[in-house]
Amino acid sequence: MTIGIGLVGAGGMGADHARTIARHVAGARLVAVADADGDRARQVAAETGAARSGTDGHAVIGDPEVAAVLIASPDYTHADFVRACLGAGKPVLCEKPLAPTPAECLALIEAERALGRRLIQVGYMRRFDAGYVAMKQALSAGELGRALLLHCVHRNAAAPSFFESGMIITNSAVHEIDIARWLLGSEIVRVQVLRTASSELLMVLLESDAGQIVDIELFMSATYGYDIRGELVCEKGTVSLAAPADVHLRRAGTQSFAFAPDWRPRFAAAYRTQLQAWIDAVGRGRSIGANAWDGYAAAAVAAVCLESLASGQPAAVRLESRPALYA
Ligand code: ISE
Repeated sequence: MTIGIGLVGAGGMGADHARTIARHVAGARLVAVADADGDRARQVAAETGAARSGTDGHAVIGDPEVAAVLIASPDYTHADFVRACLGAGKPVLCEKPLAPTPAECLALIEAERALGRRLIQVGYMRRFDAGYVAMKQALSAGELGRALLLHCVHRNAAAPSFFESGMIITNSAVHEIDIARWLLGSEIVRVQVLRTASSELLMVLLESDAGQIVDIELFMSATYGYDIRGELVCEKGTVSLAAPADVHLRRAGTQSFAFAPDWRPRFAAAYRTQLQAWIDAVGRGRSIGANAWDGYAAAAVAAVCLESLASGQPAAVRLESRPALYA
């Protein structure tokens, strides 16, 4: 059975997802594409074999041939489209963040609870990255003992063109918040954001309910490339991501490797694996990856990070209680 996919949002990330579905994902085909820019939707549809394109995301969600929806529109539009997918009873893979605010995420959780089944997956693709998966396996194997500390570095060569105030937290830091919760298997209870002389370079400190510390360097204008690092420090050793390069060059007294310009090439394999896993899960009537609760938890921690950034003080995170649907 081939699952008909509708794509809402055909900008950089949405167009990449469309190509991945067309070229690398088994069991799915793109049938309809919407984007606020109709020409862009038309081009992506033509390139990827989708029969229909237009400017109305809701028309794509309602399209009878669309069995599952991929949302890659601007962050502030996510909640509205995800709610429409729930209304249509269609599984949805929504790019992160699920929504920029925890209140919007909670409303989606309520709607999904009312349906009684999990249809929402949030595109926290690092959960499908071979490096992070290997880190989690190394920790689960038990030989490292308990995880005590997680060091994260998150550097963009330049802030994306769509960035607005606060997105360094709600659009970038959320990846680190999600991967920290997923790797450590604990919830974040306290945060502190430290400013530097540049508003594009912040340090975020998180504390988990198991007493683990996460430090995150967020640098949105590192200029030299896209650079993501992670190291788990455990009782009996450490495990860290290896440099993501196929080759290391040694020449003229130096050793070097190339950085990806942005996240799309860096995490291309993770995006592919995520899409295939989503399609396979949809085909089996299951859900996989980050769910709506994970989307809410990341947004809730991000909101408290924004408070701490504004006040300069540490701040406590208070999550709602987790509904049984997400146990
Ligand atoms: C971007 O939107 C992403 O999702 C990337 O994965 C992240 O690393 C980057 O900082 C964000 O701006």
